[in-house]
Amino acid sequence: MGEIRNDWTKEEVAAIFNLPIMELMYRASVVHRKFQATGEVQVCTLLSVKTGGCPEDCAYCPQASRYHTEVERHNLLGYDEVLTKALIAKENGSTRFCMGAAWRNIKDNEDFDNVLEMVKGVSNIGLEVCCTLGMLTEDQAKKLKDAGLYAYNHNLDTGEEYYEEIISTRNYGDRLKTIENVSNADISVCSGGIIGLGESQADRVAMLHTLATMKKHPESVPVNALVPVKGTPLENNTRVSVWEMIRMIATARIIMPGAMVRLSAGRNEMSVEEQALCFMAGANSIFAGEKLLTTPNPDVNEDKAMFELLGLKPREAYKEVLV
Ligand code: SAM
Ligand code: DTB
Ligand code: SF4
Repeated sequence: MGEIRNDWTKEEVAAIFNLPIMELMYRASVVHRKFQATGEVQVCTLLSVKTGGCPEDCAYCPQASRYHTEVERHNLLGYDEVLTKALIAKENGSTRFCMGAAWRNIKDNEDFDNVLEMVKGVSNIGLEVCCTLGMLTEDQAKKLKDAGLYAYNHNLDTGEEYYEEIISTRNYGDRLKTIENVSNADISVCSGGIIGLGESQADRVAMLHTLATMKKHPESVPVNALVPVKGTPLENNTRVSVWEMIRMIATARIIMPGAMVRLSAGRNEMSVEEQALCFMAGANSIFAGEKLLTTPNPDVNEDKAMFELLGLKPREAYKEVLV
């Protein structure tokens, strides 16, 4: 155990995923110590640069215009506001800054030109710049790369079979194509998913299997717990338990040993003890700052205290990832 492989079978992934939890955590911890710097955690900040009004129907998302949520819509933020937020994120210890837009896909228009300027600006202050702007073409990926984009987030969200239960306005193949375009432009791929959508354990295994059998593993794999938002079709879903998060994180760590595994949405409801178990199980990245895109996240000072308590240190920017 503990080599970088892209030929995992679904049965192998399922066998790991279904191990008794203590054994699974132990094995993930061993792999973690072999492939990752002990105690290092990447700290990323998110900013929603364009919020709400999205034409897609992702059942979990508070930003889809067809659901009536309390999210306040706004058009693309201005350059200065974004740069100010990026500087604050840097001062607070983040090394990656991720700009999200509630778009179905990138359009070749003035908004995109403005985003390219933001990418240049954020990159110039020494932060790894990441974007999540929906689907993109190979040409758009190249433009982002030329502007200094370091990473692009595009989640698979769930297993292929369950996908159509959650989103009908695009398909799994569209998702995979965008990831391929990002990768071909030499941009670091960030792709993971959400648990708590009503999917089965087999759907979770299927998603992890798809990620781990990509030609090259994503450099970062966010694991989100659904944040049920009032007004969305999934508003009444029960929150997943921390053990389910640990199972996802530990399996991702074992089958994609070189990737950064990000403990993403859901931290606001977790105790420090629960988060510590996630770090033991192989998580080595978090989103910091009081807001994710539209929902609350732990306060920066709480996270600083947690890092101190657990003896964790922030990972430096631009460190190589072996996947
Ligand atoms: N519109 C772009 C897209 O869908 O790729 C980018 C922004 S979208 C909000 C980014 C990711 O946020 C989604 O792929 C999903 O994984 C995550 N997300 C959205 N709403 C969430 C929620 N309520 N709970 C957990 N994760 C969520
Ligand atoms: C990811 O996997 N999780 C982040 C980021 N990538 C873009 C987004 C989480 C969003 C949670 C719901 C919200 O705040 O709107
Ligand atoms: Fe739009 Fe992205 Fe939300 Fe789906 S997840 S509704 S594409 S913003």
